[in-house]
Amino acid sequence: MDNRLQEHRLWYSKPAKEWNEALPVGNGRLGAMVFGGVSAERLQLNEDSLWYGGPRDRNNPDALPNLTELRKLILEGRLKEAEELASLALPGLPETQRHYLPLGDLLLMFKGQDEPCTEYSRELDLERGTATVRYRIGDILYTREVLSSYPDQALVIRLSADKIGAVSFKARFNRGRWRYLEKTEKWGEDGLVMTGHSGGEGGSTFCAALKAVNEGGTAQTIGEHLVIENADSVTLFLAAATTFRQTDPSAHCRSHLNGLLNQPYSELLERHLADYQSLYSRTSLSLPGSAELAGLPTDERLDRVKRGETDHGLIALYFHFGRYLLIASSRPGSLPANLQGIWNDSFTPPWDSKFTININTQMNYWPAELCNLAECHEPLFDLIERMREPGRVTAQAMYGCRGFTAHHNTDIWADTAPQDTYLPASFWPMGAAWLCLHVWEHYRFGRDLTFLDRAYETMKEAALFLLDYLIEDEQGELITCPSVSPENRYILSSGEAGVLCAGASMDFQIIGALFGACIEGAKLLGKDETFKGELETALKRLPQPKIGKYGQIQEWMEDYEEEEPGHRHISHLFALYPGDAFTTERTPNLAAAARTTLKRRLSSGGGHTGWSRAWIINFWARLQDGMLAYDNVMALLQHSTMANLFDNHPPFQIDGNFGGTAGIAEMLLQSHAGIIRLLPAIPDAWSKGEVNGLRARGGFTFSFKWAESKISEVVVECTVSGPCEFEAPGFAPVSFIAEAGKRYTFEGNVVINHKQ
Ligand code: FUC
Repeated sequence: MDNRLQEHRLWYSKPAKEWNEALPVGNGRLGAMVFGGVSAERLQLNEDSLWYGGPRDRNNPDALPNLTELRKLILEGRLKEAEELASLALPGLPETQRHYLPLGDLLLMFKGQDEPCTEYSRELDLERGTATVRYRIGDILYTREVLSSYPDQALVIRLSADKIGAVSFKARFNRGRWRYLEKTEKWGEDGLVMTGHSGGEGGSTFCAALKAVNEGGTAQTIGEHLVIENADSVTLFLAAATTFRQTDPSAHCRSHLNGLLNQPYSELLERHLADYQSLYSRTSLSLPGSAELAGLPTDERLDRVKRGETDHGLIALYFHFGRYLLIASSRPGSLPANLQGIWNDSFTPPWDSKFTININTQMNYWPAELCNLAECHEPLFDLIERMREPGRVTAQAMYGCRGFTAHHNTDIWADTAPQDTYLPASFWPMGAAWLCLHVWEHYRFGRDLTFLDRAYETMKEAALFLLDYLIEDEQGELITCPSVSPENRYILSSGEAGVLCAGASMDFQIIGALFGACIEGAKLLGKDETFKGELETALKRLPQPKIGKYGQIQEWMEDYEEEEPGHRHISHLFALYPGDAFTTERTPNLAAAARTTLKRRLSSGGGHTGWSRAWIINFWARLQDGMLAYDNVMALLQHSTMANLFDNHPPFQIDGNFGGTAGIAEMLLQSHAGIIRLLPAIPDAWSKGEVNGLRARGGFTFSFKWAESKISEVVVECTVSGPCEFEAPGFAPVSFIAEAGKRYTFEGNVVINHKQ
């Protein structure tokens, strides 16, 4: 087995027994989980805009009239009274936002394939973006290939066999006990159309349409079934849409598929590959691997790692899988990747399978820039834009502030009012501010001033809210109130435990980063002198990070005890990652305190959810501790990864995949502190390797190889002209003026060639 292939392929020797073993395909919008059964295939389907219910104004009109009293209670330490008032006056009406729904299943039942099979394999080829199932029954080899095409906006399933006339099956849609919401109709002799309603006031109408093109044999529709008999091969085309984007989803799906049916499968595949590979093949990673391990099925490799064995090739595969998942769940025009990307089989999914914006949605996008998938970041920017209008209403209605705000969740309708009455999380108005740092990061990586010009207005509006929201405390500092440090509780000296607070450390770190970004943005764009001045003045009045009695970064303004010292959220290290205010060089004391904080969290049981573990990898990488970063990559695989390599919160939650991928990249390249560093946190175990196509802030893309932890050659591609400085083990520091469009190759600090 080709070693390289094993870093780009998940494969299994048996069908998936349950959803968490099935393999995901997607084009950002249209997704399927492929089970790979022999006598019956289940493709569990999703369309990203199928959500329960419509948009609503949920802002609580009693929030603003009670805000002054609430602040007073918090500042006087009357926590129970404050919590009582907050839980009455602040929650959204109703309490919860909308939730994401499955589209249904496409079931394929094969005729004459009940006998035991041989040579079974089920694989997800990350280099091709296709899932393939193969097996032999008797002397016939059957092949099933599934892809979700972005250019053709369709799910395509190709069924074939190596003997003529051997493909016979019946197909139908299924939505389990939610079938009362939909109906399936015949579409000629070779197609089915399922239409229905999401449920809930103002919800969406949806459609899934299926059409078969068979070579040889016959196709007919009987009842709700499509029946294929004795075909040589069949291509199934599936389109889906909702009224979120299309006025008439059924007419849209039918005409869309009619336009595709006369295209040979080979052409569809070619277009899919050209599109998919243009993103996927930009970046690759090789770590020391073993050919023997590389040949094992993925679940067996994972089991070995769970037993404590090493498998660096599996780590490279996990990294590549994270990039695959982002391409498959977030493409221009789609919604952003939600808590489950786009893959959800539940009508009442965990945390509604929506967008949790006090860490999870942001984590989904940590690999986007660094791992060279900047386009996949765009759906998040679209959602942020859509949040501005509802966010303005929330800012005014709840807090009497200008600008726009959001709390710890949002949904398909860009809802910004609080979610739940869950005191450790719900009443935290920092969601929009944190999200806006993503547009700033996009600028820092690509340095596209046209983009910044637009993005600046969004960042400014989030900053405007905070300027108004901040209040002066007795020391004359500007603080947030009410707020929480997601989602931890503190203990007062009286022994009383609380959550609502004045001034969580994370708030000041986010505000510092956002105000800093706006100031820098205004300078780059040469505008907004007065506003910039206001931000500069406010910045000086924000509380500074403090080191507490354990040598830790204080999570709150006071050095409170934490109720749960091993809490999964490590919000007060925001400035270490994804922020960059704490660095080992510029703020060594804070970096040392961050180290102590992490050790404390970990020794008290921290990192127990997948995403928390993934965040910890990024923290250790930023602290340049390759060994501890590596230990936590291993822990992510050992404790929080399922057979199909999906992250396990538990249950499945995709953020850990993306955070883990970002963390592995952050071990290889960092560019947050002015200078670019190659191999800043490399563990001894990765003594040699190669990485291609990681991006650094400033408009640079790096490729390099290393052996015995020293880099031999570095290639830098530049998209923007400007100074470039990097440090790499085995190199003297390199500093040069890069020209846009050029590619530079370095050996030591000598440029050995540069070409257009
Ligand atoms: C946050 C986390 C939970 C979970 C949820 C979706 O509230 O604290 O662990 O990830 O989001």
